[in-house]
Amino acid sequence: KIDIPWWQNGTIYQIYPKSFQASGAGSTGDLLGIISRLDYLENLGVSAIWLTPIYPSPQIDNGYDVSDYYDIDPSYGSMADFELLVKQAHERGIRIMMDMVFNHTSTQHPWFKSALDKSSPYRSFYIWKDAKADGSEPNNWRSKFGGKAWQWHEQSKQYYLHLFAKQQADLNWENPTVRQEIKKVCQFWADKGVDALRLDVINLVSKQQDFLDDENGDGRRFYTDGPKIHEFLQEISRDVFQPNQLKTVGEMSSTTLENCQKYASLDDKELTMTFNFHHLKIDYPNGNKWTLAKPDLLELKKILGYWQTGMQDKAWNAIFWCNHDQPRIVSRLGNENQYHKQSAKMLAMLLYGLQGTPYLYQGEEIGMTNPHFTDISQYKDVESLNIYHEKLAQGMAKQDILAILASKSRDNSRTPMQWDSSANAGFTQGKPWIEVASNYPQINVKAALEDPDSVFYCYQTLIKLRKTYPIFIFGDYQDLTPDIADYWCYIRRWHNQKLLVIANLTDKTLTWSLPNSLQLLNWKRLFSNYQDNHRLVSEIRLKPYEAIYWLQQ
Ligand code: TEU
Repeated sequence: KIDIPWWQNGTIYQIYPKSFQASGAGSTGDLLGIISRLDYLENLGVSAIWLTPIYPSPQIDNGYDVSDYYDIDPSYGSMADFELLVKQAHERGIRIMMDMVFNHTSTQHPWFKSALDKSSPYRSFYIWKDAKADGSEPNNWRSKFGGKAWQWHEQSKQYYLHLFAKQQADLNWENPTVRQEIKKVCQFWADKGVDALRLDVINLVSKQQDFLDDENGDGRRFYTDGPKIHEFLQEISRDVFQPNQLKTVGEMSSTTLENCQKYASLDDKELTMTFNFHHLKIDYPNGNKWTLAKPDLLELKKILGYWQTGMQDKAWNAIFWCNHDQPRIVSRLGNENQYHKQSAKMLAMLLYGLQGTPYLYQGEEIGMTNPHFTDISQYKDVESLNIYHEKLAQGMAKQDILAILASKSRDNSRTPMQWDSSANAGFTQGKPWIEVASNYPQINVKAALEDPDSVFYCYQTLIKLRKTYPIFIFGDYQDLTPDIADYWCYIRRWHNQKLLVIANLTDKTLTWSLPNSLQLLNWKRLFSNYQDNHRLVSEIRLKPYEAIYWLQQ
């Protein structure tokens, strides 16, 4: 019997508080609403909840524009509500992970307001540059939300950098006082009983200091995994993460395997684990998100396999299909109509068979889908609205942009959690800030709990399996079908054990032949998304989206 830490064999549930549960008639969810759903989360079996930012914020980017790191946004409740949440969650063995946004603050943060004055000590908390001789921006870097990455401030006659919205000003991590302030924030939340931190776009904080033009790019190569990033992370880890035993996950934008091997190294000198997004860019042809493209499944397997083997025995991955920035996975890689349940479960089984800590995004456990919005007034996300206007100005037809948003917008995952078939899906007694997806009468938590064959119980089982069989945690990884797009079959090995994961990625029935070396072993069927009685000898017929775990020990 080996002792495995919770952050390795547990599953972390992501809550987007704005859309999770209102305790009354609010337009957004709130902390008391979350507390009322802790029993549900305990039943699901998750080890921790990650809350996206709940700090005071003008909500330009739904809380990723923080104006006070030390309080709770009144729309979510009070600090007393937060303390109650920590206590109630801990009583159920559920840990709390807070989202920390340290690449930038809101321009409404008192630091930035003071920084507008050139003589303020806070001026150097941000990144200010003079205009070029012709008055234009200091360089050609682009904002990740469209447009330029620099905003002019007329009174002080300089530009400030914003890699995201112009209301999100980038902090200057070169300034040691900024790093001290960031450590203080982490310490404050650790003292509140928080167990873990999710660090927003943390690999973008160290900028190359010459701020050059990017001749054939948008600037990202000058700040992604930047020159001092490992040094900065080691410093905060030494000063706050390690002394407080805070577990951390870094959100890594456009990162590399080599860097993540360091960030998430098992020696725990920087972070506990990392998210990366390469496997979710398989429907971005030539890196362009704003198109309609079919996902490239061979590429998907190749990328995930590269990260599985590359991190093995060196570092720790966070694995996920969904978050608040991504469209719903069953709409993206599954079949949300005829094979809704089967394909949602198949995708879950593929992910939960991999090495790394799974992150489960609210609603994924019942197979929530994209809402298929058809009008721009239904969208709320700053990125989606920026892109809409940018494309419109470039001459793209309205209907074409709307079709792209319906498949790619971040709002696809931000619609209210579907609890039951009552008005507004049981999310609020008032009017939700964003429309509920119209399929809530069929797809909702209440219905899922009443159906023994639901997607919910599949996730519940997967979460349990990972706590029961260490091979899920430690086994190595080999893809058995890297050249075939229709299946994904892989094997994990640990000591004398083998775990075989086989899945049909299509809506057709397919036959798969086992490689010779794996035939005639004593395979035990561990779990499947169909009620079948297959035996595994030399070949197997797989129904549409069928997935099976086989164990040999
Ligand atoms: O996201 C960072 C990020 O790079 C994205 O996933 C981003 O949404 C995408 O590039 C847009 O195409 C994080 C947060 O998760 C996101 O919600 C915030 O908007 C962003 O940082 C800024 O804080």
